[in-house]
Amino acid sequence: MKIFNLICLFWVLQFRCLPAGGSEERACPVQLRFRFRFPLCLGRERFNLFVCLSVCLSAFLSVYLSVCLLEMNGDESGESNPEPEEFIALEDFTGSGAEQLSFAVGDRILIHDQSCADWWWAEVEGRYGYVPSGYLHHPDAEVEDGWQDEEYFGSYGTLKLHLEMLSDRPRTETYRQVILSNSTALRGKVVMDLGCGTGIISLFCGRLAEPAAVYAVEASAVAEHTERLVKLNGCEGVVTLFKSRAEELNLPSKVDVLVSEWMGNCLLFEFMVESVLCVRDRWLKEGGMMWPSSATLSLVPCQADDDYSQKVEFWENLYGLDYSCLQPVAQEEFFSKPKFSHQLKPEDCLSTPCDVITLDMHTVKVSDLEKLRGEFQFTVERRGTLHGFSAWFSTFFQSLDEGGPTLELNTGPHSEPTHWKQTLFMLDAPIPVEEGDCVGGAIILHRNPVWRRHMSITIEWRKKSRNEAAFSEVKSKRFPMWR
Ligand code: GJV
Repeated sequence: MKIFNLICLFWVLQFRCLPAGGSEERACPVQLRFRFRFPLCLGRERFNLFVCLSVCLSAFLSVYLSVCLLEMNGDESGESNPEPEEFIALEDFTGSGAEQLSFAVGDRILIHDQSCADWWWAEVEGRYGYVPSGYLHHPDAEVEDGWQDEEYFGSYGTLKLHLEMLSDRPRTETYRQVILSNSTALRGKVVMDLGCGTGIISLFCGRLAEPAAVYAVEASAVAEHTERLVKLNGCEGVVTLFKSRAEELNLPSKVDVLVSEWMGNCLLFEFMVESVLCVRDRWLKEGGMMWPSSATLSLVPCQADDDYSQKVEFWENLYGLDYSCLQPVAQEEFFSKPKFSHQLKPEDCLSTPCDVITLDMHTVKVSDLEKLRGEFQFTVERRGTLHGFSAWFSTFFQSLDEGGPTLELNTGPHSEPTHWKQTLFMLDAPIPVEEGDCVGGAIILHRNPVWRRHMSITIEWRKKSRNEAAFSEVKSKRFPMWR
């Protein structure tokens, strides 16, 4: 490249040594050469014009080619592309070989070159290498439909899901009990029921207590019915319906109590909790009460004989034929995602459950939800097969009266079943366990950086037999839920 520039420069300089208005005799050799080749019929002005144009053209060519070469050099080193673009990692990636970069879900990755469709030249925290483009997402796309609100509020706009929630007696009855047992303290208070649906909690407030006002907030089309239900149940004087997204609310006043039923599978799925926290920070009075006041995620190592035999062992032998090569395929197809609505039998719990994550609803921040990690250490209580882990949540409702009872909604296998049931995470291979064995590890909830209502759950585990001194090596499995 430098040689090329020198040649260009030399060419330009040779032209510049033409005398402005001097005689032909004082012209430099280049001019003479051109003079020699030029037909004599060309006058001096035309010749000068030609020389000027040549000078301009050669200068332009020199600059243009230098820039091109600079860019090519930049691409090779990955360092001098002036405007790299930032992408977000959708999943963990472990690079193989020195030229591939490893990264974790949520990492911000600078892309320097996208000229190849599948592999991009990238920078992560000062390291350079190739990354698979399919694992990355441009942050601008996030704004468009990362919350999938149309689909989400659409699904709550008809009665189907409300039927399911209202049929869930332990759920609905817990909220009724919370209002009832706090009815005296609720007198004169302003309550907000966030995501009120058909308005059941607001109606409990209006009928069982004497609050100053209840602000019932609902963004889906079910709100049309809620309005009629409020009137039908004689609560129009106290319950005011706000047909709005919680984030766009405009209320007459702040509230003393913020009540909501926001919990999803594994507590956080759907991430309605983010709306609740935003509203808390904007509309809850200093020292106001959150219902639920706290929430925990629980985990237990478990046996899942039926799931394993019906989905994997099934392929062993069919009608006298060997189908066993499909077992790993089945394992991948049926167990790479968690199973919602799993009904864990208490006898399938291999240990006493453990609370792995706790959220204090008065203090937790939205940013805390991006990544939550909980550790566990289980002692196996009976001989069996460890097929996986089951998770569920509990919520707690503090009393408005100091020293009053805290009420609990527990969705675990030892309580009355709710519509959430439990969530099952199947390992890739069953592990035989004995009483006294130890299963230790961690669970990590990783919120999807793009699809904001989704998360992935990674479970890391290792086992130590009763008579062994050391743990096995750590194994890990990541379960997308759902994206
Ligand atoms: N603003 C208003 N209503 C909402 C919002 C929001 N940001 N988010 C959810 N809802 N336990 N996972 C409403 C939704 O339309 C539905 O009627 C109800 O809250 C969900 C309640 C149960 N979901 C849950």
